Amino acid sequence: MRRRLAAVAAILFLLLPGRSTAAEPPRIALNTVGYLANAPKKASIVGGAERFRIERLPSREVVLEGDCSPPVKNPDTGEDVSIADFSAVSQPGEYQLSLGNAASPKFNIGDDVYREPFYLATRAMYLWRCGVAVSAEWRGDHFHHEACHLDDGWLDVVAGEHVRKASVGGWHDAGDYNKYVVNAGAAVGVMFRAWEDFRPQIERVGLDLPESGGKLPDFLAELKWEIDWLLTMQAGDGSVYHKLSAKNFCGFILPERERDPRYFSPSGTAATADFVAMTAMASRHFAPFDKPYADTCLAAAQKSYAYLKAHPQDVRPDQKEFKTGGYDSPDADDRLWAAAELWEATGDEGALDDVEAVLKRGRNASFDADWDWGNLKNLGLLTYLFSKSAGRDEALVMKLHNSLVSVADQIATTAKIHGYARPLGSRYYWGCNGSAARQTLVLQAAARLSGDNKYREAGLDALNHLLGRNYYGRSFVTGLGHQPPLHPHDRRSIADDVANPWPGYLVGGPQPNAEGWHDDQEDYRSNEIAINWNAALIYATAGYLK
Ligand code: 9MR
Ligand code: 9MR
Ligand code: ZN
Repeated sequence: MRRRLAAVAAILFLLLPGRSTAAEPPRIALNTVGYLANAPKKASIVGGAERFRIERLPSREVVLEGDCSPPVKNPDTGEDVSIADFSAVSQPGEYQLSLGNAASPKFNIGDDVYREPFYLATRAMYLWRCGVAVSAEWRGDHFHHEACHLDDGWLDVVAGEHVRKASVGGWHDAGDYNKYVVNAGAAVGVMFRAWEDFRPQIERVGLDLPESGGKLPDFLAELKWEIDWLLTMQAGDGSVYHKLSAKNFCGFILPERERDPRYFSPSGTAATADFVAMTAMASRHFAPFDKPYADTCLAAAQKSYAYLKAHPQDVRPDQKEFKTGGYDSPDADDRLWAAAELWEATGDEGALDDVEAVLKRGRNASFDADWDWGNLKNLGLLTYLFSKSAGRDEALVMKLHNSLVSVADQIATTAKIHGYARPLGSRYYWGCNGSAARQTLVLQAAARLSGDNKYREAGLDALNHLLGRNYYGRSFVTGLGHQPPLHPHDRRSIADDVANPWPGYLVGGPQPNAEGWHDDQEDYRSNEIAINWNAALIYATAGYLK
């Protein structure tokens, strides 16, 4: 009896008129920060509606109407996705896209839409500073913490006695407060690359740092904060301690409340090689502004390079005393990067031989489409390929040139066939948002070599995706764009008494699949923040500054 009633009710419901109006409105996913005036502009639409219109705000004047493309099944979300192409709109201003009974978040069109994201992402590095009080105002909130970790650090684990070696400063790594050299490599290397590729544009953006107005450009002043700390991570023999860390992750407290002693871990060759690369880069980039500092950096690089030459085996640090981040990976890519930077900084022929010997082996002379802290080979390849120094092997240069363009083509194609133009395609793993932003290094390099603008446009796909043209229709950067993350796995954001999270941070992103992002402070696998991911966002946004 019951069952029959239910069946009748179900049939009646199906026959009821107007059921479709109760259906969910179409979902519109687009870059909720904005589009460059001359760039392609697309939104991904899920759930129907054929015609779309673009309204200019606040007047609501319709400036464009068009048809969405026929829907295509997006493999990683299983959705039928149509595209609304409104590239024709190029007048600077604020807009909204509407279709059926749905309207998108507001977004901007203009030549300067990446200035604020770049500013905020770079300021976020300053806000990560350890060993000093930091503060910032953003959209009516005041963020602050006191000077922290002033006892860094203790040599007990490596020396067997309770001895301190000063190592205050640097950036906290992520949502945790520890400091890891290998991940510093991924962050610093990518930021120096931004400086190398986009210096004039970057210099036009003031970062409001304590050092602003001093002898260094703001961007380099921020990098110096980290390099100063890195210099303290070098051991007497030239090896470099892998990390400076508490034994366990602390609770959700402000950094100044963490009083557990922090220890140097044993050295490793990946950290040592990354140190060489970073300090060699520093010597080059600081030389025009502060020659003595540049010399200090270069001497440190040379000392650690000598250590590496004397220790050709891959030394993985013993971290069994620690429960904190591992950042353990083979050192071949780091050694290649170290040799390339040392050569670029000094012209040293031995280092050039070291680079080329590696490049001639196997398939080493090829770029990677998808890379993170565990594989920094692309950084070395870019330095070698774009070097102005004499003496390179022309056959290798040609090989790298071809590889770069073909990998960039592959990335651009991957974005093109993805429903949300995600240049990483369907790969979802811990930190993949950072990797998507990092793909712009290869794309920008291909654009410089080939002069073909399609690579810069593919780079914009990465930013469009991270700022809202994604499965969630949300920005992945705190404090920016539509419905940004509110609960990142970030101890400061959790522990302070401000409701909003600290601004300018890219969260790690969905994993292990497209639906795997949770804006939940406990979910460090998809919602943490980290210096290597932010550095990639800095590079990505720097590339489109005016
Ligand atoms: O907060 C830690 C985060 O920074 C790391 O990425 C993550 C994985 O190593 O670990 C987090 O710490 C958690 C720990 O691993 C297990 N206990 C709870 C900690 C806080 O969520
Ligand atoms: O980014 C790292 C990711 O590639 C690893 O899979 C993960 C687990 O080892 O660790 C991530 O790095 C975390 C580090 O270990 C501790 N600080 C927070 C980092 C970001 O989650
Ligand atoms: Zn600190």
